[in-house]
Formats: sequence, structure tokens, C-alpha cells
Amino acid sequence: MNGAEALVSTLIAGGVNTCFANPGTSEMHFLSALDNPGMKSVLCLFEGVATGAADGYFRMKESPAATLLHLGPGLANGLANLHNARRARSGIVNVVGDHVTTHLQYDAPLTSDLEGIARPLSHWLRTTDGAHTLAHDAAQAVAAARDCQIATLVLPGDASWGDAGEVCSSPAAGPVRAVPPADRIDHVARMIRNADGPVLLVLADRTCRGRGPEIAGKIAAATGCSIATQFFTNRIERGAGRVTLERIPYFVEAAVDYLKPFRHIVTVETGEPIAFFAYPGWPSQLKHPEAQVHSLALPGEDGKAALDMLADALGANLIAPAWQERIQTPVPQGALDPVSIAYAIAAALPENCILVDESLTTGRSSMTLTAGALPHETLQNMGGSIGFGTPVATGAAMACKGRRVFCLEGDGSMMYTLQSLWTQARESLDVTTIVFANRKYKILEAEYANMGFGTPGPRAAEMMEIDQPTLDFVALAKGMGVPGTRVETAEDFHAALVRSCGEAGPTLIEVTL
Ligand SMILES: Cc1ncc(C[n+]2csc(CCOP(=O)(O)OP(=O)(O)O)c2C)c(N)n1
Repeated sequence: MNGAEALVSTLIAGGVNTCFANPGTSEMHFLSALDNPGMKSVLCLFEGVATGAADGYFRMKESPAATLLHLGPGLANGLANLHNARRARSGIVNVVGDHVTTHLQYDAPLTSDLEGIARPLSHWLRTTDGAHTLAHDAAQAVAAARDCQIATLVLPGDASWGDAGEVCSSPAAGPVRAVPPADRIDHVARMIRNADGPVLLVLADRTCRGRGPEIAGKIAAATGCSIATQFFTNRIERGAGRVTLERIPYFVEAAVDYLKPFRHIVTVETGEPIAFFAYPGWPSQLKHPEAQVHSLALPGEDGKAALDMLADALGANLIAPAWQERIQTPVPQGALDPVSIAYAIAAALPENCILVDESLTTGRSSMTLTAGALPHETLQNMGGSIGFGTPVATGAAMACKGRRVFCLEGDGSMMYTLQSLWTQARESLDVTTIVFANRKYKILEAEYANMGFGTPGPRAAEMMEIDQPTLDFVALAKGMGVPGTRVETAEDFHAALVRSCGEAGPTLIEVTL
């Protein structure tokens, strides 16, 4: 067994059986080892697609995928979506090929400070010593990735082709998540009982699915506190029959307004609400200046256990939460705007689908107006680096065969990682990509005004308009093997959404705005 074969066998033994790959010459031995039938390899035509797909895969499977990246430049191409994945607490094993050790001294063109490129976004980073250490290092990388970490294993060519003997150690089981100490729960329970004003519970990460929202809903029903999420959450289970979590608004003024009544904010697997950006004259902290923040569970701790303990302490366990009722929104007619778009989506979503949301301005109303849709899950961008949507949708579809994935995209965001469509076509993934073609970076117009500049001058406006030349998303999709359609009315949009659910494989809908 050579090093690359030992590496792939170890990944499989550790449950990592999908690899989003973009290979090069230094990874030929790894490529050959990928022929192991236990490993599904998925070609991505840009490394940002590979890293984003691994993020989407982890979010849905709660188990890591690997990426295969080509030396420093390949890794660098994947960094933006590694940043998003890291923020989403998605575990990934990056295997990054490097030159043969003896070749590095000659400074061949692809030589770079590979570890320097990897370090800022990797929780775990190692250049393996040689073939004999590879299986052990791979096992460590898998253990780190299972623990929601970005693990980067640098693989010199000679480690790949060297003799690894029979070594193939399996990683230990994933770490147990810490349960918050009882005195913290007691403190929060006492505070809620004695609070002289409204209390807000802010949920994040794993508390936004499974029993998390339900327990929070019981606490809300028993005590009158409100429950919400940050503006961005890695994965939320929502829709009819579940407990609806409100969403703290994105724009600072609206967020400050939303949080104004609350003098106590309880955070679960997250920190206090902070503005995405700082603006002149506005605070970074969104809470009321007199509000106190109480951490029930830190990020990475077991927030569900914490909520259970809190519900116990408050005697809320036997109380029924307010279940979200099914709201059958009528199929909208006529003009396409954020509200009719949200209604069309709400009416069309099939049960158990996955909604990846990178719709920015156009999708601002979607979360509120889809609350009573059939039960579904939403994945949002935790890192703010656009170009996350189509790769994450690809990875989510790989992880959840049989479930339709809808990917809501701003046209500007769509252009970052468009190559995902090709992978979706090649793998016959059930993804419906919806591009909101407003022909501009519309959110930046708002941000320009928020910074106090009012209406942009002609040169500044040009930097936010993407209309010349006109992007033809239907043609772009067709060129990558994905059929597409263009819609100009709300009823046509709804019909196209419904139609896409009845056809296997990927499709694209360009929504003309
Ligand atoms: C990697 C990266 N580059 C640039 C930005 C800045 N940025 C934020 S939103 C945006 C434009 C998004 O345009 P679009 O997807 O069309 O949505 P719209 O603004 O029209 O709603 C840009 C360029 C970013 N967030 N991330």
C-alpha cells in the first residue's frame, strides 16, 4: 500500500467517503487511490466550488467530506468558501498536494508558502512527514473535522508514492460536546423568572434544528420570552408544524429597533448580536445599551442540553410550544417583487426540501413570508463571502439524495462560483437554482446610502451595475449542461418552481427583475 492508498483507506475508515476534487500533477497518486470503491469523488471545476460543496455536505450530513486541492494556488482559490465553512462550524478534511520534498529547494513555479496560505483558516494543519505517517495524520485530520474543524493535510508527492506498509488506523469517535455548568443554567433561570421586562433567547447552530426550537418554544410559552436567530444561521428547520424562530434584521437601524425592548438577551451557541459592518453614527453592538447578555451555551457547547436544563428549571417541559400553523399562500400573479417572489416560493416548496439562501436584497422578505410553508430547511451564509450558495447547494444535494435543493442567488453572487452548475449536471443533482437578475449589486446601493453618501455618482454607480453586457443565465447554464428558463411574472415563476420539482436533475430559473 502506498501513502496515497493508506490515506484514502483511512479517510474511508473514518467515515469520510466523499471527496470534492480539483487535482493536478502532484496529486496523481492520490487520484489513482481514489479508485477505491469506498470513496465517491466529485470533480469541481474551481476550488471554491469544492470547499463550498464540502461545507454544504457537512451541514446536512453532520459528517465531513474531503477536498482535494492543488498546492498553494489551488488552496488559495478555495479559501473564501473555507472562510464561510469555518464560520458555519463545518468540518472539512482538505488534502492539499505539494511538491516532492526534494523538489522544493529548486523553487519550481508552483512552489509557495503553502502552510502560510493554509494556517489562517485551518484549525488543524499538518504537512505529513512521509508515507509512514500519512495514515496516522489522516486519522487525526478526520477527528478534527468531525469536531467541526477545518483540517488541512499537506501531502508531498513523495509521501503519496512512498511505501506506507499496512498502516490504516481508524480515528477515535468524535468528541463529546460540553454541557454547560449547572450554575450558568440556574443564573439564567433566575434572571428569566425575575426579569422586569421582555427577554430574548437567541438560538444558533444545532439548537436551530431537531428538538432545539421546540424546547425554546416551550420556554417561550411558559415565560413569555421571545425566540430568534441571528440574521445568519448555518441550518434551520422551519415551516408548518415546527416552532418558528424570528430573525434579527440585517440592517443596523432595523436590528437596533427590533432589539430595543429587550433588557436581557440569552445566547445559545452564539454570541450577542453584532452589526455586520460598522457605519458612521451607529453602534456595532445592536442590543439596547442597558441590555445584559447572558450566555447559556457557548458556540460548540451542547445548547440543546442547556435548553433542556433551562426548561426543567423553569417548569416549562410539559408546556406545549406555539407550533407554526400551515399558511397556504395563494399563487401570486403579476409583477415580480420581493413579496410576490416570497409567496411563489412559499406556495411551491415541497415538503422536506432544502433552501440555500444567497438571495440578498431580493430575498429579504422570504424568511417571514415562508414561515408557514411545508416543513423545510434553510442554509445561510455565515461568513459573508459571496459565492457560497451554488457550491453549498451542490454539497447539500450530494449529502441528501432524494431531497430537492433550491438555491436562491443574487445575480452578482451567482457569478462567483457559477461552475457549480457543471458539477450538478455531471452528478445529476436535484438542484433548482433561482437567479434574481436585478442586474446590479443592489445591496451595495443601500450600503452606499447607509454610509452617508446618498445617491451614487456615475462612476460609483458603474461599480454596482452589472448590466453591460447583459448576463444571460439561461445560456450560461445551458453551456454547463443545465436546462434553464426565464420568467417575468410571479405566476410563471411559481409554475417553473413546481415544474422543476417534477424533473430529475438540476435546472435554473432566471427571474427578470
Ligand atoms: C467575496 C466577496 N466579495 C465581495 C463582497 C461584497 N459584496 C457584498 S454583496 C455584493 C453584491 C451582491 O450582489 P447580488 O448577489 O446581485 O445581490 P443584490 O445586491 O443585487 O441583492 C458584493 C459585491 C462580498 N461580500 N464577498
